[in-house]
Amino acid sequence: MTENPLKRMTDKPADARRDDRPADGVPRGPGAESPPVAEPTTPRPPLPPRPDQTAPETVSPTGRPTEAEPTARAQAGPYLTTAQGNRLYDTDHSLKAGDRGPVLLQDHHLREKITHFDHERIPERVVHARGAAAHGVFQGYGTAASVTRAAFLQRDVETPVFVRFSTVLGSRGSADTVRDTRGFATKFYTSEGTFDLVGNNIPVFFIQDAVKFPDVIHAGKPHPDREIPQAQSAHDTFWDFVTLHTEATHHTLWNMSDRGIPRSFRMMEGFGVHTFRLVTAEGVTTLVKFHWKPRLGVHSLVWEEAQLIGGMDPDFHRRDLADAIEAGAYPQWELGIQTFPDTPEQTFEGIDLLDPTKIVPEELAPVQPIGLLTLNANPTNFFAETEQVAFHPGHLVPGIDVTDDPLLAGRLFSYLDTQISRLGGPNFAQIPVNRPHAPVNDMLRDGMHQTAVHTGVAPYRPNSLDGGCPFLAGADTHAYVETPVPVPEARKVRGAPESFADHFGQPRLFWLSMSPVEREHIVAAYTFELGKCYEQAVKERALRVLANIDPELCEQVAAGLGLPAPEATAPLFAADASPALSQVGRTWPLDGRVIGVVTDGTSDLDGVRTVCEALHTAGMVPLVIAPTGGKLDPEGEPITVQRTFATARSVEYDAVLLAGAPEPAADAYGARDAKAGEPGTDGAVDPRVLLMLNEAFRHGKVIGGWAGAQRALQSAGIPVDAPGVVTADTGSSALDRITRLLPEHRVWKRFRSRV
Ligand code: HDE
Repeated sequence: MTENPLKRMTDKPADARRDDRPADGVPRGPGAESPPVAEPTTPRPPLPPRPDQTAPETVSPTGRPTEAEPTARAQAGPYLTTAQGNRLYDTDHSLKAGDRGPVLLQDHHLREKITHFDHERIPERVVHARGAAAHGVFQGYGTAASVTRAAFLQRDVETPVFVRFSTVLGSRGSADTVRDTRGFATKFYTSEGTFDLVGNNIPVFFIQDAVKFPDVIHAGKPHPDREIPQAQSAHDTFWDFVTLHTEATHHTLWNMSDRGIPRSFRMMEGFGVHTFRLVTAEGVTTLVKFHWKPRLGVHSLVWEEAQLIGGMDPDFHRRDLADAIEAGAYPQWELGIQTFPDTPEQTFEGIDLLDPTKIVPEELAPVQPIGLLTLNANPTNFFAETEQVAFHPGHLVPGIDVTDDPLLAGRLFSYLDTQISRLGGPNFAQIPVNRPHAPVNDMLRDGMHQTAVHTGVAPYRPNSLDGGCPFLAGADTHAYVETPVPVPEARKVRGAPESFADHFGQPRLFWLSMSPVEREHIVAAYTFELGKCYEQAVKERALRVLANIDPELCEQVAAGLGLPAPEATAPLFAADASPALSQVGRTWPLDGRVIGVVTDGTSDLDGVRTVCEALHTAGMVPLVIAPTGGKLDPEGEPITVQRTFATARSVEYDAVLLAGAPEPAADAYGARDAKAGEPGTDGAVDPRVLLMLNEAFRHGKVIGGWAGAQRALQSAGIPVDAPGVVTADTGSSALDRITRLLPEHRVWKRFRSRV
């Protein structure tokens, strides 16, 4: 496993996690020579219920101890056992008739072990199959108290949460950095029952009606004949659908923007997408849209980086999240709401709030912070938690209600339905990660994988045989009471309101809100994706769609495809810009930024030590790169090499710092003899260092160096006075100068179009 570079941000020793294991990693039982080891791992259940909260089985006592943890079910005691608890003396050999004889059918251990293995996999999610998750806590600010009675949103209330991030199209084993929408699903284990906010990192959706969901997903998934391409929208069926079905234009434009390739889950916004209805104890309602705002700002990769990482480290986002949490650099988001009066029209400034292809610009309705999410613990077991977690937009709590958005209505059906086949039956709420932390006392009975042992004889209402239990609650005792909103008088139709018909106004708003460099990226993304299509008719139709967003966008993509740019078929919308939509132009904290410190045999190691220490102090992460692995200065104060010229690639870090030399060295970063590690004969700079510098330069990363680093920069053809390139006499001053450039995330001026 790759070392966690963020790890050194804490004082925790590298192997502290496993220090309860014997050195050889073999757990031994009582009587063995080594001291006994209680557990080979240290499983942790999802955040424990509060003392006044109980899991389903504990409210259905069996007469046996009821507070069993999952560990007690699967990993108790020092000895290896069968699933029935029989201790085993050998698990390496099948039972045979003699050493060379046939295996016997009576070997129940062999059959149990293989049978269980045969059934280890469950169906992956039909969408959002690839994901990573973390536990955390949500703290209400109390600022939403005037618009909702929801207990978890009241001031200083702390609620355990589990958050799963995902891509949409790819299979479970696909790469993290593909161009796609990201899921951002949060399970709040509140005192009033579970609330799930199942959102995305893009605030609009491809379709306005759930009945189209199978269409858009069938179009986006790999072609059914060859099952290619994996986790990509760059293919004919996707573009065929989204150009015929123009309500997808807005979401597609966001996907083609930098939002489609986030730098990190920690640096993504999240959106509830639909409009929800908040309700006070007095029954006063307010329409809202939910937003998650990352403390580290919204950042993206550039497309070439995303593609390289897909091969170099397909687990890039998953690793980044787990490493940050393990190192104590807990990611945080503020939950915010945009609020709108709950009028019969359900519109705001002319925007239909029931149309999930529309945003309300933040300039018209500012996002008001209502709480803070902190992710502070990695899952203990990927399958048990991340894979088995089951979200559902219908998991609501008193004070939060749905609206009649037709997309949301379909989702309210789909999520429960899909869990039944994915998790093998209707009892998935009993899986530890899905258990509410509020007491559960339902009348649901039996079914596949039932683990509660219910008592009583009357799981029906009304009853007298169980003393009339359980009782019904009222609004004053935290019952979930649907808001009695009036339903408009209407006739049954298969149709949509006229206000859903505009498919180009908001895409134009988005395009006009982008900085030049962001527009350049959008043009490149459309050109790449459409360039991967085979069907000429699809490309031409896509250009006709772009012409209705903006002529410049259309012309530039057409030029890249070598096709004529068509005229718009409708007048262009007179949209204003919404500056809040652009990612460029603001500055953000540097926590967790990764700085590649490139060294070689000639380097000023005191300077390297100083720089690494200063980076740690500033909450950043140095990654020491050298020609070969091991330690630098093993006789003195050794510096661990974390990447070699063979394993490092600039896509892993946010800036590059070339260590200088104490004396001017003619062969600094010179190519070495692979075996001896000695300087090569021609004195040329190592091509792997040149590749690193060229890529970092192309991707708009800050590049710095000290005392003698200029030689490598010159060899790479990088002007020392280019934007975002800094050199200095000492490591400290070089670091100081790059640190001042990093809050903007990238050197935007270096891109062709400039900011
Ligand atoms: Fe989902 N979606 N979705 N979706 N969705 C699922 O539920 C569905 C939509 C979202 O980490 C599935 O448990 C329909 C919008 C996330 O486990 C499934 C429609 C938004 C996740 C499903 C939508 C989302 C899912 C697949 C159109 C953003 C991953 C597995 C009406 C607001 C949750 C599962 C996780 C997962 C159905 C549209 C977000 C099949 C029918 C809009 C983040 O039930």
